Amino acid sequence: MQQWRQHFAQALGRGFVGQLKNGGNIGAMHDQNSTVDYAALKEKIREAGKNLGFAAIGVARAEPGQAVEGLRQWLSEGCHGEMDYMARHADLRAKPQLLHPGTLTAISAAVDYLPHLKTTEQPEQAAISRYAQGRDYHKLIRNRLQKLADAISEIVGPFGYRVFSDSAPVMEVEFASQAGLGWRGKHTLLLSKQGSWRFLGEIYTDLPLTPDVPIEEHCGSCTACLDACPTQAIVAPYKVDARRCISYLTIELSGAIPEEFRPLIGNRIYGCDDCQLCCPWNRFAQLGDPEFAPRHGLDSAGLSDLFAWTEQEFNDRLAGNPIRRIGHERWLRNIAVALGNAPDSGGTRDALASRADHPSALVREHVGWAMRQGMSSKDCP
Ligand code: B12
Ligand code: SF4
Ligand code: SF4
Repeated sequence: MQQWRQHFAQALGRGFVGQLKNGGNIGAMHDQNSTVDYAALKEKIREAGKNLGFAAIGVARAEPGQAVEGLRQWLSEGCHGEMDYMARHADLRAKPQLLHPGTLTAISAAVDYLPHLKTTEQPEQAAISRYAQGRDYHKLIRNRLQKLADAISEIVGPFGYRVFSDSAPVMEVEFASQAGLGWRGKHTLLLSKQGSWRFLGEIYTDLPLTPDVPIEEHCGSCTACLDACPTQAIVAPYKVDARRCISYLTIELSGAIPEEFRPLIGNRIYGCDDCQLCCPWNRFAQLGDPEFAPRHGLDSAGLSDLFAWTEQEFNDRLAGNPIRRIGHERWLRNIAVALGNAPDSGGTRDALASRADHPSALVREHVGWAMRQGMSSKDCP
């Protein structure tokens, strides 16, 4: 046995309970012979979840079932593009027990984030997807889930668990739909009669809670999301080819944005909301948690103003915002594309010229492309 394992086993033998850095515990286990009333416990968890600000809480067996086949097919077609972690961690995604030993149940939780109801933007304004205009959700939701786990342990005593929100290989949409939080829309996101402007998070646990019943799907014959997608990334119902998706192109992709997609990106500089904006169920969405309210005017900022931010300003102003993860270079790359798509004006040209000699070849190449767009529109009669 490796030394660390031996140490770990000895620690367990002494009743060791350790905290995981990202929320969860190792060593603690639920007594599977306990006489807990699991039906009553589930209702208490739901109630505690509502009090903590979750819009919905449900329970699924920690078995992704047939969804694993869908994931493997998607990977084998290369739809994940540069997101190597999707392929690398496929087994962990498929088998929750490999990620957190002893897991029986996934408690799925949703938090609303719709910041406002504004849908119109000017072409010289930046379009930043709604989920990214305020605080970063990853930590906030995990902290809330940790509080929910603490509330559960006050009822049942020590139990095994780990909390996640887009922070580990977990099939989040699959568990949310199994847990009855909604159905999978044709855009692949979790959708319910309260819309899709919701983040997801989970608690993997060894509590043998009774699973909730999945709800019926209500997409029917609608194809609005497939039709609205600017890059035709929803290549079939329930299938997004990430390599075509603006969210992938502006957030995940590290290198050059393929030229064929640049004009289609319009003024979207971080993520894309089009397949949700057009969805009829989002007419019923409630305004989201105030924690996600827009900061620094990110819901109405001008492209040229954002393009002028120095790296220091980018890091300072976007502290605690998910956009900071892409770094200043990709930020400039994305805004250059949007400026190339904006109506030609002195302001746009001056903004682009100010970055024409940027030290990054990636930025310079996108600025060059953007400048050529302005010139070709001027040449038009
Ligand atoms: C990778 C990823 C992406 C990738 C790939 C998206 C995708 N659809 O796979 C990119 C970068 C493009 C992306 C974009 C976005 N994402 Co994202 N993303 C993820 C992540 C990390 C994994 C998703 C995943 O497993 N994809 C793999 C594929 C295979 O899964 P799938 O598309 O769901 O496919 C399933 C089925 O559709 C079926 N299937 C696959 N192929 C086929 C083919 C046919 C014909 C059929 C019938 C079925 C089928 O099998 C699969 C397994 O069940 C999750 C977090 C998580 N850990 O789960 C967040 C997550 C899905 N994303 C989220 C969000 C908010 C977004 C964006 C809206 C962000 C934005 N505004 O820009 C966009 C929406 C784009 C879209 N329409 O999907 C939220 C969604 C919340 C919700 N309400 O569902 C999540 C859950 C993060 C979170 N914790 O809140 N994302
Ligand atoms: S996020 Fe945008 S690009 Fe991606 S699938 Fe939805 S509409 Fe298409
Ligand atoms: S736009 Fe239509 S097809 Fe797409 S997810 Fe919404 S209801 Fe379903």
